This record gives sequence, structure tokens and C-alpha cells, in this order.
Amino acid sequence: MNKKRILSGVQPTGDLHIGNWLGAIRNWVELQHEYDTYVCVVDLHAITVPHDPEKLRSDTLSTAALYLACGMDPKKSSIFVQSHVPAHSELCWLLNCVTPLNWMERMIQFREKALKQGDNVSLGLLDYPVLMAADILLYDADLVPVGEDQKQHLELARDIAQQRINSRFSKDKENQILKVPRPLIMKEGAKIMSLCDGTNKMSKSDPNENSRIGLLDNPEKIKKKIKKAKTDQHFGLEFGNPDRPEADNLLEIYSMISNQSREIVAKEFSDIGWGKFKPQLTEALIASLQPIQQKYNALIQDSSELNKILKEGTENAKELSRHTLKRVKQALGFLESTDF
Ligand code: AQP
Repeated sequence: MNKKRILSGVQPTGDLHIGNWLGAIRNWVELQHEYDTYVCVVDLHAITVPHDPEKLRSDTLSTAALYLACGMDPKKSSIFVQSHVPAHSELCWLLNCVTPLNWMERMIQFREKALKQGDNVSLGLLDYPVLMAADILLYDADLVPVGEDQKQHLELARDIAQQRINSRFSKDKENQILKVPRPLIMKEGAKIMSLCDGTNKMSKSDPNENSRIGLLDNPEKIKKKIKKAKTDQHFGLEFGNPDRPEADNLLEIYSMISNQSREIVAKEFSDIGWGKFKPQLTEALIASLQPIQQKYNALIQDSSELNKILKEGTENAKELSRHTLKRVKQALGFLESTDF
């Protein structure tokens, strides 16, 4: 039986943090055993906000290396850089032309990111969800592992595929042009919050570096950041108290990186103050990131293996995506170059 296919990616917009790992990459590592897996570094998405070209180049390479260092296996998954497969931009344009503008203006992430940027909002930022729809639809993905924050974008991809392409342009109901994907929302770690404010998502673009633990942070940095992490006046830590978002977040992180259930962790720290909890969290973070950092350093020092893996991933992605693009172009009425 054919495996179901999944597709996902992270933007190279800075140093990857434990939120990207626990909320996304660590799930892919598990899922790749069961699914036909495509993961890309979504560099075209990264330029929807102001960017530094040199940094984009190095962040793209380091994001790809981190996928592998975290356990993505090129024998099980195709790993590639989005801009190396031109079909993403091409399908995005085709989908742009059938997507109503008022669908885009409803997107919460656009409104939030646009608000932060004042007058400097690019058309690309508004178009971000259509590019994401193109990424997913190109590979006939059955499922897309997404965090809660990306659910609205996946809904949009489904609406574009179903209402704007299949319903309008399929001649035959049995043979749909685009596969309509479903979200795969993971149970745990859907959202890791900032270390400085337990009500805000941990984010690469937060100007305060102390708000996140980077996957490449050294032990000294981790120690300093956890020491500074926001706490509260209460003794004992607990999950799920809306007045104590920081306790909930740090316990959740501890539970995930120590691979212990929430029940066990809740019991262990219910009678322990912040002063004793923080060093344990620090140690657990250092220990869990150490193997990732070792593998990452080896991959970056000799990039020939990384380049080879990305080249193979790109070839797989190009081969698969060209069939979808062809189907859409035919359905929309484009003259094929071989028609001459
Ligand atoms: N804090 C988080 N907790 C859990 N999951 C998270 N993800 C991101 N932050 C957290 C998940 O990581 C994947 C890729 O994210 P992205 O880089 O494409 O975009 P993002 O969600 O906007 O990530 P950042 O770190 O907040 O980046 P910037 O600051 O550039 O916007 C997604 O699956 C996401 O859910």
C-alpha cells in the first residue's frame, strides 16, 4: 500500500529555537517512519519580511543542517530548499489569480505581522498563505503537520484547492486536479511560549534574544537565559493555571525534553520552588541539545554530505511537483510548449 504523504517546512528567518524543534521538527522525525515525507527550508517565505541577504544564505544552510542534526533521515525523507524548486513560485502565481483578495485580508498572521511592520508591509506578506498553499498542493500532500497558529493557513489551502481549482476546472469529479490536504495537529507542544512572557509565542524574530533557547545555544547561554526567565511569586510549579503561564510553559518544556509525562513532572515539581527547578531545567536542556549540536557541527564543517542530501531532495521534489504543475496548467488552459 502506498504511504500517505506529508509536507512541512521552517522559515530561515534566524536561529532555530526549541519551539521550532518541539513544535515541528521533532514531530517530523517521528512521522518520517510512517509517511512519505517532504520537508523544505522555506526561504521564499523568509523574504516576506525585511531581510539581510548574507544572513538568509547562512540561515538557509544552517536550517537544513539542523533538520538532519535533529534526526531527519535522508533515506526516509526528501529534504530540500524551497527556492531550488521553481514550481513553488509558478504554482503560487496561478493560485494567486484565482484567490479572492478578501480571503487574504482575513488571515490573522498577516494582520499580526503587518501591525509590527507599520508602513513597510510587502505584498509578499499578504500573499504568504497562497505560497504556503502552493508548497502543500504541489506534492499532493495528504496531511500537513502544523501548529495551532498555522491552522487557518491550511484551511485556506483546502479552500483554494477545492473551491477555486477543483470545482471550477475539473472536468471529471473522480479525477480532481489538486488533492485536498488535511491538518495533522500534534497533541503535545503545539505552542512553546517566550521565556520572558508566558502569554507570547517563542519566536525567532523576537528582538529579545533571552525570550528563546536556540538549538545552537551553548551551555553558558542556556544557563543565563533560564536564570533570567520570568517566574512568579508562587511556591511549587503547576500546569494549566491561567494565572501562571510561565509555570505552565517551563514545565511543558521540561516534560517534553526529559520525555516524561505531564503527570510525573507535575508531581515531581508541585512541592519545589523556582530556585530548585531552574537548574534542573537548565541541565535537561543542555543534555538534550548536546547531541544535536555535535551532529550539526560535523555537518557544517564538511558540507559535502549536506550538499549531496539537498541535491537528491531537490531532484525528488522537482520530479513530483512537475506533474502537479502540469495538471493545473492544463486545466487552466495554458498552451503546452510541446504543442508547437
Ligand atoms: N513557539 C513555538 N512553539 C511551537 N511550535 C512553533 N513553531 C514556531 N514557533 C513555535 C513551529 O515551527 C514551524 C515553522 O515555523 P516558521 O519558522 O515557518 O514560522 P513561525 O511559526 O512564524 O516561527 P517563528 O519562530 O515564530 O518565526 P518568525 O519569528 O520568523 O515568525 C511551524 O510548524 C510552527 O508551528
